[in-house]
Amino acid sequence: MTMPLRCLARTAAAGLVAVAALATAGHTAEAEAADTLGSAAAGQGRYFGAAVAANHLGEADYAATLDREFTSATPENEMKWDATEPSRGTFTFAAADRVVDHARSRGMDVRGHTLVWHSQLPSWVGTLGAADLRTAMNAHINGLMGHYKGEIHSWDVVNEAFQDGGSGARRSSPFQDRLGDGFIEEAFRTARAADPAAKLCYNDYNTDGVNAKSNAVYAMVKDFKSRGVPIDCVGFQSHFNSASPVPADYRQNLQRFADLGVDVQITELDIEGSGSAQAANYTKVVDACLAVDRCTGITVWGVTDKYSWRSGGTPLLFDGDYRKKPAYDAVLTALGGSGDPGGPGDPGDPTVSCTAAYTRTADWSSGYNGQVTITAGDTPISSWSATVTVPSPQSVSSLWNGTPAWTGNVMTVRPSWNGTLAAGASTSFGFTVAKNGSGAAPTVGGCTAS
Ligand code: 9MR
Repeated sequence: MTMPLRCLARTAAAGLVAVAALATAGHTAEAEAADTLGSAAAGQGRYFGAAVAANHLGEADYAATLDREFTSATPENEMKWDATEPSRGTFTFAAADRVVDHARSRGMDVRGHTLVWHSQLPSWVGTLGAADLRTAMNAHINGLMGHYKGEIHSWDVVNEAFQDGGSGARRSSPFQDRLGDGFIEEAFRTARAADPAAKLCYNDYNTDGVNAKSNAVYAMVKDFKSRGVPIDCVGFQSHFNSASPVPADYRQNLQRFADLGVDVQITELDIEGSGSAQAANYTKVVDACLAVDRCTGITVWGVTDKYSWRSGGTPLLFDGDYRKKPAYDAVLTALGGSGDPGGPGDPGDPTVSCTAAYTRTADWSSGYNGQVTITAGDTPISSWSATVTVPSPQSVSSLWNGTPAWTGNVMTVRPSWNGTLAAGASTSFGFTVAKNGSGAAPTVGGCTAS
């Protein structure tokens, strides 16, 4: 829905707060048992959040997992500039409202993500001259923060304004290129006036350890604090994989920022991998946050592997069927919680597992056939799933002995008739791919079994 700015006051705030209070009481009761991420984190004085996509809230398992486990929600894309002000002065809040209303009616806090970012920026912003751009940036901040005034615990005011690599320089963007370094300060000052109760954060990636980029952010925050520029927190995205592992000096880096007098938050955590190695990395992150008094909360970047932006790397705490992974158990334990040993995916359950092995069984000029063999581990399984990432511009024209579900170019395949496998037994599914000019191999992701 598209509405002119002047119509946008959210008049239902009082009602939302009343419902939120009731739902918060539910979280308090859970805190005694500390058998969810949110309740265990609350026992440590922290929130535990997830990035949430409005279009998945209608999926019962997605909403149930979110509502049971998490105490904070970050709209994954719905508050970005292209979603909220696609044309100048016309604000569209319907999708973001769905996330905010869902979260707040269940007692969750909401992180606002994000006000000023070079990406997911509608093209009209890049056409403006300096004076006009400054006006537009401030109007965008005021429009968005005004709409959600009093409902957001922390805002990512500026996102990813520093370049990767060794220079510590600012990243080129319409804001940087036309307004210079001062755009960040101006955005924070405008944000403070727009919603004085919200914590104002600078958020970035590859700043998780001590390095040239984090040094540059550190220098900016130090400067802001010394000059009274309003900044309350720094967000560390923490997207990790084997090429970008959890840094050994993660805690030390969080601590040096906290020592500047700001909160630190882990804002977009995901760690590619599986099993005990992934679990051990999650433990490192939670331990680092708990060791820093001003690390006020952790947000994982999604609820389930199947909807992750890196779904092929299975980087989250719940698998595609919403089962708790070893990483979940590790986080819960690190937070001081204790799982229900009888629950699915908890320690003590027999370890169900499977492997997925890919082969190309036929190849011709315009296409090929792929086959994935699923083999059960040491325990019988009743179901499995595996991901196949199909390189662009290829497309899958048919699939047999499996049921596909698509997210972008990632195909998650589950059994059609062949879910049940004895220990060590195998089944396979096959598919035909139209090359569309590329013969590259697909990537077959981890197998999950139940
Ligand atoms: O998870 C988001 C994905 O759905 C979007 O396609 C993508 C577009 O840029 O943004 C992802 O979220 C990003 C976040 O907003 C900022 N930090 C990096 C995140 C992962 O790309």
